[in-house]
Amino acid sequence: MTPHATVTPSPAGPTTPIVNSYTEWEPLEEVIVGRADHAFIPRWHCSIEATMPKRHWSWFQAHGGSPFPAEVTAAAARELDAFSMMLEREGIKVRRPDPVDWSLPFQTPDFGPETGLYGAMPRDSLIVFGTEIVEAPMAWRSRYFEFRCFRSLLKEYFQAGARWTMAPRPQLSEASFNDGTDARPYDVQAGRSAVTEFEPVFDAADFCRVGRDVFCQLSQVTNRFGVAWLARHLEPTFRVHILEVTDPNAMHIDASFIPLAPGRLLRNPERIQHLPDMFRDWEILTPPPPAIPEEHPLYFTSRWLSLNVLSLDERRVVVEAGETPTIDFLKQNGFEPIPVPFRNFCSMGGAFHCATCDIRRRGTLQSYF
Ligand code: DAV
Repeated sequence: MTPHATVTPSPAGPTTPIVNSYTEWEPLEEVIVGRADHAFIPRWHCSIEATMPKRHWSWFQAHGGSPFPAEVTAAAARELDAFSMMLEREGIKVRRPDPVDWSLPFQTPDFGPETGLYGAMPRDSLIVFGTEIVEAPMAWRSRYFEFRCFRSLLKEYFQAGARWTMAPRPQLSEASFNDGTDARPYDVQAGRSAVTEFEPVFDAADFCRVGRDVFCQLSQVTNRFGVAWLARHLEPTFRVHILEVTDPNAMHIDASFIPLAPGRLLRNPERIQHLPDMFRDWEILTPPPPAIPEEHPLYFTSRWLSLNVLSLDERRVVVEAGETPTIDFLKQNGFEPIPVPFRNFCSMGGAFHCATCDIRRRGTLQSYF
């Protein structure tokens, strides 16, 4: 049997595998869009401290292990539904994870009791490299069983011909975390990450696909061991490069380094000052600052969610509707931004790139350097 002998016909035609994605910008055909329902606030832990804006620490300390405010999740769910309908109008097949009750407590031999988080951000736990879908070994204990909401879809994709891999399951015992006073204040570039090198850990959203070349950052949830595991898993087809990103609380590269088309990169000016020499022929676009009001609650992230866009192809880009400066900037540079309201969802820790996982984009393996 050839690897794709069981591929079911798709709108792309019988020759495009069901799971097929090499870049962040090729024409999008099928995508997973997360769910906000039943979201739970993670319990306070050094891995939470290391990534959260300081002004929200007390909120997590007070509310960890209880449900997300219902008004936030209900408004976020409406925005996700409207975003999904917009994608469907553009001819893109939208899939949703199973509804899961994230309040169910769990215990492992290494930690617990713990509760879940949400199924809102498929980008964090899943990543497609070509025709293979990889489940990431995430560092937050609350996310240990997040894969459960995606398993119906992953089994279906496998039955339709996809390759499917789960990275080595981490233990997330005490040895996995730097919790001492000498680890603080957490700062990835200063070598003070919340995660140790005890075992491989990474979030899928710390990686970004540009054909044969895959770019990533070390972060508060991704260690060198995790990058090494994925790099060896992907070689020789893909080459993994670690970027220099100035972000002490780094968690996910998709508001810092955003390739939009062959040879065109959007960079976060506060975080990306140096790029590898291989980018010398690329056009580096420096966007204006985010517009979201300072007082808007962003419990998990910075305001740079303005750059957390989803490309439908190398011109059309979904951008948060209130980010007028970014929208104008993209228009001036020949893109066709599609404004979609998403601020309530943003409070949960991401925008359009985080809320999705592209399953199929038209295209084949290429080098862009
Ligand atoms: O503040 O840059 C972006 C992505 C979170 N999932 C930030 C976080």
